[in-house]
Formats: sequence, structure tokens, C-alpha cells
Amino acid sequence: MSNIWSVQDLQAFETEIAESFNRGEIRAPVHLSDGNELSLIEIFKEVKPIDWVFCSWRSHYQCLLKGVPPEELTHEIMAGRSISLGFPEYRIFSSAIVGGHIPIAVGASKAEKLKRSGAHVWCFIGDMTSETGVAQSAIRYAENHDLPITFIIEDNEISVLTDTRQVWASETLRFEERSSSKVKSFKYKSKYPHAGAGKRIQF
Ligand SMILES: Cc1ncc(C[n+]2csc(CCOP(=O)(O)OP(=O)(O)O)c2C)c(N)n1
Ligand SMILES: [Mg+2]
Repeated sequence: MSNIWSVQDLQAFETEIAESFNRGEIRAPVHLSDGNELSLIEIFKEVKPIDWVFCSWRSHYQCLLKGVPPEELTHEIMAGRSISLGFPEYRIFSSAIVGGHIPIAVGASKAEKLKRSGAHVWCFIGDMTSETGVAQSAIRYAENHDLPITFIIEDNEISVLTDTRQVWASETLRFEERSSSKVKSFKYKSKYPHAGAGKRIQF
């Protein structure tokens, strides 16, 4: 599904959103992606139209790669809904709450398994989110019930401004210590701050 979106196309989309945000045209927070383009393009080669994708507050790239038309996505972002984008017809949802989408993703994968639909669920989480109780329980449940779900940990090594490994006083996180058939991960570094596009905007 991803072959129509190149690294440059994804970056160009996000740059336009960043510029709109810095001009004060978007009256709500935005969380921009950068540095994870190649990893996402590779993962989305496996994502089928009937599959479900669940994301966090930063999901512009995932929406484009899942097939949401850029005009439709831009409309939702400009309307202030970047932080919790949802496009049921393209089978992609996101949540602004740390861990909020995880149990929903697990439930969706259980439903698809019971229906024998062949649909797979792809659940994107951050490195700090991957250490939460809800993520650990969900991964264990998905493994033991062999659910059609893959958790993808997008590891930028930080939670807003906090070093994740320092918080846990460990050089490694759980997913690095214990491999799982249900978990993939990649590292990336973004040029954008956690939220916004580098210029302070007063709503
Ligand atoms: C329940 C809850 N607590 C706190 C927040 C504020 N918050 C938003 S993103 C974030 C950091 C999460 O870090 P990580 O999982 O590594 O995600 P990243 O943004 O780095 O991809 C926090 C604490 C929130 N959105 N929801
Ligand atoms: Mg992080």
C-alpha cells in the first residue's frame, strides 16, 4: 500500500503542516513525524487494506500510508483533530491518551480472529508507552492467545523530553530483553519537538 508515498513525499506533507502550524492556522496541538519514513514505508508494505492500524498522537504518516487521501487528512488536521485522527473507512484510529488505543487494538484483533477474516492489526506505540502496564499485559495476552496483531515500537528514546531508559534505570527496555513474535521495533530521531513545529503558538 505504501509504494505511492516516498520519503520525500511524506516529508513534504509534514513540512506543509509544520508551516501552517507556525503561521497559527491550526488552533490545536500537532505532533509531527520525521526520521521514521523508511521504517514506516517498509512496515506498510505488509499492511493490507482490510487490516486495522491503531496509533497514538502522532499519526499523519500512518494515515497517508494506510491510504487516507492527503486532502481529507489535511482537512482533519486543519480542523484541530491531528491529535486523535480516525478514519473508519480506511481502518485507522488513533488516541491522544498514552496506552488508550492498546486494549482497543487487542479487542479488534480478537474479533478478527473469531471471524476468521484474515485481517491483521498493527498497533503503533512509543518506547515509554511500551513500558506501561497496559502494553505489557496486552502483549502477553496477544502472545498467549496468538492474536493477529503486531505491536510496533517506535523508539525515539524519549518521552516528551525525558530519557526513557533513565526513568527505568536500565540501559534496555523490556522489548529489548525479551523478544516476541508480536513485537517489532525501530529507532529513529526526529527534527521536530514532541508537539508543535518549533515556534510557540498561543491558542
Ligand atoms: C494517560 C496520559 N498521560 C500522559 C500523557 C502526556 N503524554 C503525551 S505523549 C507522552 C510521552 C509518551 O512517550 P512515548 O511513548 O515514548 O511516545 P513518543 O511521543 O516518544 O512517540 C506523554 C507522557 C498522555 N497523553 N496520556
Ligand atoms: Mg518515545
